Amino acid sequence: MRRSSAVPLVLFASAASSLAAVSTLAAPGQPLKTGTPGQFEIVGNTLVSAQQLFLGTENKVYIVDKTENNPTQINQHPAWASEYNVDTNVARPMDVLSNSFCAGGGVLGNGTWMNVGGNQAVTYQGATAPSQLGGPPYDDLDGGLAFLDVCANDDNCNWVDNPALYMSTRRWYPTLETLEDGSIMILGGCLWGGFVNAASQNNPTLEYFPPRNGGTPIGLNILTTTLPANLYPITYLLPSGNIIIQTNFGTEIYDYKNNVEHTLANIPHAVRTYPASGATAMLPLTPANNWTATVIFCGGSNIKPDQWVETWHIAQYTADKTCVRMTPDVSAVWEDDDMLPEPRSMGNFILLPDGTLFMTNGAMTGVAGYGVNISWSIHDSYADHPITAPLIYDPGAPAGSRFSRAGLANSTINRMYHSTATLLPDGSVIIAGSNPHPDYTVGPNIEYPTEYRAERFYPSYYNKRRPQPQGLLSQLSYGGSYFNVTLTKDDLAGDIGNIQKTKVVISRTGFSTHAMNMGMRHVELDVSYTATADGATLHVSQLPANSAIIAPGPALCFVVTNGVPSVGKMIMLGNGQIGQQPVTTPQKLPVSSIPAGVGSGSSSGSGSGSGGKNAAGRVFDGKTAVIAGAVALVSSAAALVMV
Ligand SMILES: *[C@@H]1O[C@H](CO)[C@@H](O)[C@H](O)[C@H]1NC(C)=O
Ligand SMILES: *[C@@H]1O[C@H](CO)[C@@H](O)[C@H](O)[C@H]1NC(C)=O
Ligand SMILES: *[C@@H]1O[C@H](CO)[C@@H](O)[C@H](O)[C@H]1NC(C)=O
Ligand SMILES: *[C@@H]1O[C@H](CO)[C@@H](O)[C@H](O)[C@H]1NC(C)=O
Ligand SMILES: *[C@@H]1O[C@H](CO)[C@@H](O)[C@H](O)[C@H]1NC(C)=O
Ligand SMILES: [Cu+2]
Repeated sequence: MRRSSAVPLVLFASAASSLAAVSTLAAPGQPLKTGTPGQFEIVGNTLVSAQQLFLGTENKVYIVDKTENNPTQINQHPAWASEYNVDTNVARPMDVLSNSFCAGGGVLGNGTWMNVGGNQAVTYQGATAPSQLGGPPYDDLDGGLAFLDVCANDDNCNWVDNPALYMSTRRWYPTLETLEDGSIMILGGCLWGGFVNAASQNNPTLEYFPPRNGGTPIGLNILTTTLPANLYPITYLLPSGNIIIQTNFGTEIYDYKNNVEHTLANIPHAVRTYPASGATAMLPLTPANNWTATVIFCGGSNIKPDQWVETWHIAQYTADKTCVRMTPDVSAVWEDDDMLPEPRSMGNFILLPDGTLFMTNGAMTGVAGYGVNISWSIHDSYADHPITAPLIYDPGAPAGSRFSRAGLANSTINRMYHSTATLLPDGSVIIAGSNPHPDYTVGPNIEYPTEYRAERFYPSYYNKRRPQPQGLLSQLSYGGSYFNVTLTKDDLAGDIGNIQKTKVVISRTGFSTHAMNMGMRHVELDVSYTATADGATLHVSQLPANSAIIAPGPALCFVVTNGVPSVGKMIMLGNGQIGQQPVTTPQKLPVSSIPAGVGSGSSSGSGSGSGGKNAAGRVFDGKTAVIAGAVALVSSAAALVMV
């Protein structure tokens, strides 16, 4: 790839109501649209290529593209960003001046979104511009920092670049990880761009936003030992407060508070980072697994460090089909998981509110990236044989049966390099992008053109009547008093017994780019219930008393009954400010109760979480323990049930 340089760019967007007092939310209603479960639908036009994408408000998705020749204009130059309204399917171009080519992103604890990193100003076909201070043809700028307050109340907000907040070093392909205090760690990247990283332009450091140390970058050894495929290192803040970093074949636990790196065994079978680009996610954190984190990596490509050269036909090289997972805070060893049905690079996992993971996008051969005038590329693309068939991964299913395609139709759109996806509040997924080109490229002879069509995918629950819970809160604390949410018999699908299969799920949808959603996380709150013959009250704990389980900032809140989610509400986690979060002891939940003869039974729900329950207590990864708190005698069909 003949990319030029990388200069930091940060774009901001504040979401949700940060400092507002906690309020009780109106009950969510039903989805505004219909869709066919298991199918994709083409819904609109993103105006720019969706290289980066995130859900900023309940109905607005923000898209940021690299500098390129999109036909849509704004302020006398092509648009490189848009705001896509998922209710109306109308996109509004937004102005971005600096070149946000292959940025990372995330959301701060006060609700402000960041888009970090980028490229030098370019002219057509991604060639470096003669001036980095603006000028023809695009009048774009060398990267910088920009801010946006997302349009919570109107449609007039804009990105704002702020050179005063530039990072101290150049980062092309950085990763962002939101921390326990709502600040953000920015890791890695390279200085000038290219297909992969190289010692000559590596940036083996991290820094924080807001800056710590006066902004001086901190060295990170793993980024010196994992060249060249160590761009966009895959990171997850763990409940222990450490960070797992996986990049190229290397893996470590990083104790960032003490700046100590603990090297782990290499990841088996394949490279999962860009350009191999495996799918990755943290599995749901639930009361049943004691909010213990397991991370999963699927697909990618088994390419050795000396093979990342453009002198062989990478586009026809078969991708990897293995999945591996690790539960780093408990046992930092790799375990093989079920294999993908076919090899896949650039698959993108999306956590659904029912606790399953949806996988979309990608290709069976080749890798991410593109090259100009590379003899073997497919009209620039370094991947071929796109996969349009989605998958559902159920982490709670027995090994050997976790992947399923039952009831799922294929998409009609090939989506490979520079594709994105995010969960929406109605439980559908929006999918956009694919642009394996240095510039906007369409035409009858182009195999994999620049793609502007946005699609929605409708999971199996989509058309079921959604619960309409009363009493959800606009803001949750770490620990503290529980609150009550009421559900009618209709909300419980006509069976009061479904209260025993009702969950409250907090879902951070994350910042989607390059087959990963940075910050994506699914946390189930602890609950108990008081049921009557007519309805039920769900007693809902606040967030677990540990902000490393899910960092402060905006997230969606769903009530999920027997696998059917309510429409999600955008709420604030924590106090809405960047800084150490107040943590208090969780109030004990009332003992669950359900009248004798009410409801159809007491079996635990399926399709979510990674643990199960039995009459002796909660089962965590094979270990059995009783958690202090709600333990109930349930006098329905089964005699004794722990809740
Ligand atoms: C969030 O914090 C950042 C860093 O201090 C600041 O630039 C931004 O304006 C804040 N956003 C809000 C909504 O207060
Ligand atoms: C759950 O995790 C917490 C924090 O790691 C730990 O203190 C507690 O003992 C665990 N509980 C069980 C039942 O394993
Ligand atoms: C690619 O090849 C064409 C035709 O040979 C040439 O005109 C063009 O300058 C080349 N582009 C690059 C970026 O090398
Ligand atoms: C859907 O995709 C799968 C996997 O790529 C393929 O085997 C199947 O033939 C496709 N189905 C249709 C109807 O195109
Ligand atoms: C929640 O419901 C329980 C029992 O149904 C009741 O005792 C308690 O006062 C309620 N709490 C709040 C905060 O309303
Ligand atoms: Cu890229």
